[in-house]
Amino acid sequence: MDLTSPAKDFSLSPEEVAQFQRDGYIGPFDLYEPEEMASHLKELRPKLLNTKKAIYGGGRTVSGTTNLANYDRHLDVDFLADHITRPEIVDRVSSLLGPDTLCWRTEFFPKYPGDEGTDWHQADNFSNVAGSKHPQIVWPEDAEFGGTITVWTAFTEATVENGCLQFIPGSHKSMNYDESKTMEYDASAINSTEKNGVRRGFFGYDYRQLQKDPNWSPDESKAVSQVMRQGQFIVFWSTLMHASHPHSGLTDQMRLGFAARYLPTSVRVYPYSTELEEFGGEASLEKFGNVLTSGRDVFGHNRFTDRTVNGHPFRTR
Ligand SMILES: O=C(O)CCC(=O)C(=O)O
Ligand SMILES: [Fe+2]
Repeated sequence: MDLTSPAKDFSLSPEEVAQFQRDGYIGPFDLYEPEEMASHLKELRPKLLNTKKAIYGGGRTVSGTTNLANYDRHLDVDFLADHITRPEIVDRVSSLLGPDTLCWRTEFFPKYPGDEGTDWHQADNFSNVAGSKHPQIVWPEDAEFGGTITVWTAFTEATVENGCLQFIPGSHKSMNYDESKTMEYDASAINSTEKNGVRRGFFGYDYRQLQKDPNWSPDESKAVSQVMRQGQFIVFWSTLMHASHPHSGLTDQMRLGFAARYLPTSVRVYPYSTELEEFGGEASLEKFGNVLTSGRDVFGHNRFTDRTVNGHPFRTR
């Protein structure tokens, strides 16, 4: 190891920061070569199926929709633990959130041939829109904004045909949805509901039920498709209007996205909850801990994980 060469810095330029502030997203950026990502994915699949060490176990399914084994697997799978602390990601996140950051949540978003697209949505405090009404993240009172930064990595290629993300640029500054409302689960709506001519849904829920104005609908003429090659990532505010195309079924390749969510350490994570409740599943947060991804924590209001990665503490920038 050459201790004399400084670690490479992947911070965003001031122009890129300004672009992010204007559009609500930036990227895609390269992280893994496609072949490298493909081989990681091959090794990853059996590990993801083994939920013995997953902190939510398999999770308790209430309505049968959510597989909590899709959540926070960076806390038991070393490749994902390494992934969320990659300097290529964390330096860019810190350029936007400041020097002291944490990762509080990861989620897989699979789409199989024929699956509907993800509804247009925005998330601010991640209140459990499917049930109990606790915000999952709470910004300091004087904060200008809420939400979280999502880093969405294409674990497979993401194309219009297999269901890539769509964004409405600049839509991150005002919420069209009210997270204090609730949505009703309806299994029969899955894969069968057309919205503005496109098959979309939200894991058995209909995000339109949270609209502030029931007569409003998103201006999809402004939507931009985020085509990404395997191993790239994109960075966006959770308050940005985002969705995904349906999987057309024209290719038999499934689409797999991995979303990691970041915050400054000043934000309180799960201040009111002892359970993770997500779209029909629930499990104890007892084994949950945030990952400090850069800087330090001077607040002391959040719990950090004591898990190790390949026998070492999590890497911190
Ligand atoms: O991958 C998708 O279809 C949706 C992703 C998403 O909503 C998110 O990462 O917040
Ligand atoms: Fe989302």
